[in-house]
Amino acid sequence: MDKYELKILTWTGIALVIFMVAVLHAVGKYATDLPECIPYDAAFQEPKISQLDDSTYQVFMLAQMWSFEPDEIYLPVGAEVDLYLTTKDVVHGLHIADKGINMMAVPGGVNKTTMKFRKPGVYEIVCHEYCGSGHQHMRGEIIVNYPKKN
Ligand SMILES: [Cu+2]
Repeated sequence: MDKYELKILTWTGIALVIFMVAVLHAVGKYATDLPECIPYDAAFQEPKISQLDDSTYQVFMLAQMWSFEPDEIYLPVGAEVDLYLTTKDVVHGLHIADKGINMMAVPGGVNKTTMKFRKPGVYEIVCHEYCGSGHQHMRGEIIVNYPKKN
C-alpha cells in the first residue's frame, strides 16, 4: 500500500470516529433519537395525541399546506414522545431547533423519532422545506410545563 493511501485512510478513519462521537453527543444532549422511516399506514394521516402512561406520549403529526396538525401540544416535564410525521400533499419539513430535530414529511412515507423533554419551555416547530406560497405560516408549538399537581 502506498504511504499516501495509508495517510488518507488514517485521516478518513479519524474523521469518521469524530463524526460518530459528535452524533452520539448530540443524541445525548438533546435527548432525541435519530429519525427513522417506518412502513406507511393510512392511520398516520389521522392527527392525534395519545398518552400511553404517566410520561409516555404518541403524537401522529400531519403536515399539509400550510399547517401542522396538531399545532399545539401540551406536555409535562419529563415526557417522552414518539413523534410520527407524514403529509397528505407535498413534501414538508419539520424542524425543532431546541431539540435538534430535523425531519422530512414525504407523501406516502412516515418518519418517526423519539424525544424526551427534560426542561419546561416552548419548543417552536417550523417547516423547513419550501412547500408553496403559504410556507411561512407552517408553525407549531410544543409547550412543556410542570406536571399538574393532583
Ligand atoms: Cu411545509
